[in-house]
Amino acid sequence: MNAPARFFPADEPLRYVGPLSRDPYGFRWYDKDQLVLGKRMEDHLRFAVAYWHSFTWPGGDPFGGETFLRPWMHGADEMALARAKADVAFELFRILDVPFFCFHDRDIAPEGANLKESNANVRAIAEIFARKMESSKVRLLWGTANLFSHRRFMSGAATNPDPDVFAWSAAQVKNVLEVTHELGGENYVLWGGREGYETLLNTDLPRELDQMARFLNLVVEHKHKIGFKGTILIEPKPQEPTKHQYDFDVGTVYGLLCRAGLEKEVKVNVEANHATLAGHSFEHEIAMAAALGIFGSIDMNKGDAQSGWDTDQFPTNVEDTALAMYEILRAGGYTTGGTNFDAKIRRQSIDPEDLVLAHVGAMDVCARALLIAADMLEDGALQKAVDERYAGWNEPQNRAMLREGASLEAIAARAEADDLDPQPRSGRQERLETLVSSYFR
Ligand code: XUL
Ligand code: CO
Repeated sequence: MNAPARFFPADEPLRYVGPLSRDPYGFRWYDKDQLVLGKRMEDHLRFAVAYWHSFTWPGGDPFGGETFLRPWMHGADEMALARAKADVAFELFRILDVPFFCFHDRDIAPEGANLKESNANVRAIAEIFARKMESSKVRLLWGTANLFSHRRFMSGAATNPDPDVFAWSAAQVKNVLEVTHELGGENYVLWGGREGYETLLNTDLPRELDQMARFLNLVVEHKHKIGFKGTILIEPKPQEPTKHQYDFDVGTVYGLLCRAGLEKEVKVNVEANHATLAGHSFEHEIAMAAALGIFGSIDMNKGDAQSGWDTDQFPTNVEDTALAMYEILRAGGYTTGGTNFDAKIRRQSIDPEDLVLAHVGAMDVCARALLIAADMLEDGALQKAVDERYAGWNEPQNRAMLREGASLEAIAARAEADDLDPQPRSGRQERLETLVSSYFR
């Protein structure tokens, strides 16, 4: 089938219209050339559109099927449909004027009759991407392999009890990693998908952890072999789809990386809704990743305060997002990473325009949050409060306690000799929260 000449009700790239405008087809806060802390907004935020939610997901939920009825989802020739989908995807990238996109192999091309044909299908569509990217500004933030949808992955990919699934997964990742490299991708993502288990009664846990560590090493070895300079990212997520996910949160992933000897090789892609499902805030996960030296990129979205699953909604909360942006700025910003909208419109939002406006709104939320975060950083009052709280550690005798050579004995002797009598001081949380709200705009 042929895609309609134009799917979306806009053609030209959307522009900045300013905060007072009510024009839905324009950005109120995202002014890509505006300098923020000396860097263009576009280069700070590095927005990406996710292929899966926007072009592959049909709008189903556990009780009902497809609502979107996209023309590229219906027809006999699956490769022709995949090509039509690519046309629509690049139409949206152009309208939104985003610098990046992201995809899974299965989002862009159908499975073939066997593994070889499936990989070839991905390559064929990637070649179309390469041609389209020549005449478009959009670049690839990351590619990834879908190692979770097909029933062969029901018991995991790298951690599957069946070694043939391990080998199949290796073949799929090799293909997408190479395609990502050829398309100039800046990162490659491994989301654990079904790397976890449902019950210990049928699970050899240490064996699965070893399989996972070996798989990660194989991927990193291949990255170096093909000369891929991008970053390998793991995306933590708790409890979904398997009850016990090995990649639960940033701290857990760091432990896995240390076990695999990869903590200097692999970073994390932190997703907002995954953080909250793990019982953390988004900013906690970003700050933890930065503290451990593994912050890479983010999947931007939000969950639902009442639902205990991954609702993947477009972000609407400027204040929450500002706290996340503040941690990203404090970490020095992205290097190869970016802000990928791993977000989907609600299943009743069936109009093409809903897809455009969801992204516009979310980009504005992030831009506004970035401005607030930049003010927080530039003003320095928050950092000053933290510095004051730890000021005691600047004293020579206190610094010495953390140095090699210090002993529990010597510290104990000094504590007694000085007759230490520590007096608690206020953590000033509400004062700092009020300070933060003074930056909101
Ligand atoms: C699943 C999820 C994935 C990853 C890529 O919750 O977030 O889409 O981002 O596989
Ligand atoms: Co994600």
